[in-house]
Amino acid sequence: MTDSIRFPERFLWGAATSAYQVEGSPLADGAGASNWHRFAHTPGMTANGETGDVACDHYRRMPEDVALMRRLGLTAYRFSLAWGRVLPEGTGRVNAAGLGFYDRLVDQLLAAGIAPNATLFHWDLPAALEDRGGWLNRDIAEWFAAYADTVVRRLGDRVAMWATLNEPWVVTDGGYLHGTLAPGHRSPYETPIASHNLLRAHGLGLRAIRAAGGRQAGLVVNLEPKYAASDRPEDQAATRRAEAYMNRQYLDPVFLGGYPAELAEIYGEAWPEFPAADFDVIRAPLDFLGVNYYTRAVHRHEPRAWPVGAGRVRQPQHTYTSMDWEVYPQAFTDVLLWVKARYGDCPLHITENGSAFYDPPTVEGEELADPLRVGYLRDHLRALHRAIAAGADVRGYFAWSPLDNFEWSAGYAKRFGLIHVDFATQRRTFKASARLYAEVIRTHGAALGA
Ligand code: IFM
Repeated sequence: MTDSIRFPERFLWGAATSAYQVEGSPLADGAGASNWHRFAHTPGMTANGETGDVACDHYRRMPEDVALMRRLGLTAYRFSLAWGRVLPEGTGRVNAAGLGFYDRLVDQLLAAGIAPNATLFHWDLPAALEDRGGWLNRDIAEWFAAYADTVVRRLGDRVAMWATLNEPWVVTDGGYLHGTLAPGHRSPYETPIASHNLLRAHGLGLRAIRAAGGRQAGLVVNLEPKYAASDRPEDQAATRRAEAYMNRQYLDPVFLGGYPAELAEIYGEAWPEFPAADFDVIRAPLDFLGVNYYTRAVHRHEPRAWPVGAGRVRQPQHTYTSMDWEVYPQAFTDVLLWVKARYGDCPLHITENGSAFYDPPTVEGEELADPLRVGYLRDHLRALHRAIAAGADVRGYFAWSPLDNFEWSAGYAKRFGLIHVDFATQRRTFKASARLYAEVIRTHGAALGA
């Protein structure tokens, strides 16, 4: 007989959101507009022209939302700060009311027995900084460090964990190469410069967090493990390029001090020379690495697939979420063991994991049945436990997301929440996946079965 699943005693059970996706009221109380506010208000940039103007109205409903998290039994909550609420111009003047919101959130969480885990940049850059070149301006690393210093001095006595950036790869791939996310550029010349400045900002941000007395400091990346469709050398090479571009582009500089060789091949003449001294800033030990995992990819050589020449091979035998992401829990186990094998023993947190599926209309007073999300959650928590049992040092899991929210360019139709949000009325309804998660938390994993 196999033992039942049991997660480590001090394992953190969390859930994650980001500011622009849940808060709403983006200009309230003196906040400066973000590049996402601008992008979402540009016709044609988001599904149905949807914006984060209201989202989950969390800015005004925060105490009730924290009460819902408590009902779930969360022991940690990962949120991000809107840089422009704190510093409306991105640098200089501090907006006391904006910082005050996060101060109250942190206190509310602590009163509910939930450890605050804050991310400083989850994609919403002050528009004033975008106007000064955004991530293309080398000065942004110093701007970011000054912002980190302001926030950590105020909240650092109570926040358990700090992440500098969320998913820098998505910022550059969507924002600078394909133009699908803010700021909507499409330039292979800009993309590596933006990536490099994000990494420099991370490095200086890490120093600033520590200098201001922050406790744990780390970085959050999204990893999508890559599998070759065949043994053919060209499929293998395409898969290696895809892996370098998405999974090693940020981790190699942070842990190993340099970019993967494949990047120069991918970018060709657009690949710049970077000052060697920059890597002294970028390569700094992390207190934790945050891993966001959703799906994997199977690749084959496809010369026209820009920029890496690797096409995705659909797996018709598997379920796909409404993001069109394959459900493949084994890759979750694999990728955590890959991180350990390649980069060594850095404590890990799963800072995001979850699934968007169509949900039927809610009925007042009734739990919403979401069997596909229940299956995804159960199977991924089992896969996570297998990774831990095989030696991955994972200290916490943050479900994406406690609430349905604004899924960037895809708008409100992609529902990742454990709790359903009716965006017309702001009514919150628990889904069956929320009940499963609460049971898993209460039993330290035993509710997942053997
Ligand atoms: O909603 C996003 C989040 O902002 C970053 N990670 C992936 C999530 C789902 O797409």
